[in-house]
Amino acid sequence: MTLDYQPSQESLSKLTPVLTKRWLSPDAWKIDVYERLDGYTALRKAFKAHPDELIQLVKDSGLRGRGGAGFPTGMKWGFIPQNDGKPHYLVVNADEGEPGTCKDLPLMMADPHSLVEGVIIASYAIRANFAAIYIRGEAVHSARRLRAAVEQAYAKGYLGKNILGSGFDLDLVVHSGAGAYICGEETALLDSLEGYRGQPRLRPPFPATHGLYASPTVVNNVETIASVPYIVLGGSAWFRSMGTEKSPGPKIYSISGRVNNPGQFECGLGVTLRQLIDLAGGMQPGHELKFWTPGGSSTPMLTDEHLDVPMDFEGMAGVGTMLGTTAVQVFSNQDDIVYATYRWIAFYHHESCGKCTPCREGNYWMVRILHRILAGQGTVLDLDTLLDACDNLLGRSFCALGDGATSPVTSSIKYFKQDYLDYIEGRKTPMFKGELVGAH
Ligand code: L3W
Ligand code: SF4
Repeated sequence: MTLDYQPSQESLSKLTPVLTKRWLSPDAWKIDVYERLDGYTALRKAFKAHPDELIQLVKDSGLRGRGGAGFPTGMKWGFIPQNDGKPHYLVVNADEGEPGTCKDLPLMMADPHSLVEGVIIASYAIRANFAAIYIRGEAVHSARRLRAAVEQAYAKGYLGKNILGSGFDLDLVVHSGAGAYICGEETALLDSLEGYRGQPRLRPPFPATHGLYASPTVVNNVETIASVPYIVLGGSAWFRSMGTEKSPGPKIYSISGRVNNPGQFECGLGVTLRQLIDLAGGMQPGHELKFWTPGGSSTPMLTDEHLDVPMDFEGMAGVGTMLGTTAVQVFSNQDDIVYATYRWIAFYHHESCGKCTPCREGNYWMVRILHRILAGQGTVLDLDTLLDACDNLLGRSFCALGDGATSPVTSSIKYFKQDYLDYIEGRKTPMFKGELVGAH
């Protein structure tokens, strides 16, 4: 942070360090230090409860999925059929790949045992004896640290047979992906974990009944599972004392872009962008906010009109977007919205798994049209063609990647059509020469 910048008391009062509370403690990733800082006490407490009581506790807490969609966690756990004779699985989605998102990887670097402890409690609650953490392939450092934490947990008897004398057995595997964004989609992740090419499966059936190896499986995000030990220790009322009534609890917001102090800020759900920018040391000198994303590039871009909208599931729904991963990316009047849109669509085009036509072909054409506009060769009709392509993607794609790819295009044309017209009508110097040819 710039040394002379002091966030307001109002913004500071929004900070709720729960999941991040150990991040600045030296060596908190080592099991001895974690134990000294209350680590694994929630597990001991959890083993005194019946698994159904734990599911009820998580339901009562109101915890909602932290991966983007906000599905109620306790309800998801409650979907796992009991006495079905099948094995149950817990799979943690650590394939953090949404552009701009940076919350799960730092959590696993700084405090991996909070995730391991959450995995053990969640597995006990859903009666799973095997759990896997699927981590993004590029995140080599986080994966190494997580594997070390798992080894330490085995050595101390927190994993393996008859954990802490409870009679409960659990094996935990850390599995690295191979760098495909689509493997963050829960069913593509499961295919990848089974050794197949990662492509989404038809839902329903949902993983809760037909997941890993067609058995009942809970798939939860890292931050969701890491929240569980705190709920066990603090109780549901304490958890609900943060955030809002319908979006309770603390949330790690990652903020990047034109702010003085980018990073992670843990606040109760419902903090506003104005407060987050303040916590992040304000806008960089000479930069004025122009557009921003609340949850990575799969959520629509918003503007300075939305500075005071609560960043919880309901507040964001009110302005036509999901909350998403709370990857707040801040852009200024010195950034080019058409170029940003082009870069994001190039990303979706590259990452499209190719299974369905709307996404495979739609992104192929959108990246070309955006390139043409940036090359000064676009026409006003190109904007209609882009919106038409989005109409054919949204709701017609097989998975959320296709839907998400429409967000930057439709929102940038909605709020900043003039920026496109500046390229089309020759008021802005072209960024590229000639048409895009060949594979992108
Ligand atoms: C059982 C039902 N389970 C829903 C479960 C479902 C899933 C969860 C949410 O996409 C979004 C996506 C990205 N019985 C169920 C049921 N479930 N109905 O609930 O499901 P859903 O379909 O609402 O969302 P999703 O497919 O999980 C997540 C957006 O997040 N996103 C990107 C995130 C990227 C990352 C990352 O990089 N780590 O998280 C950002 O906005 O576009 O729309 O578990 O099985 N009847
Ligand atoms: Fe694959 Fe895109 Fe279709 Fe999803 S929407 S299944 S990523 S082609």
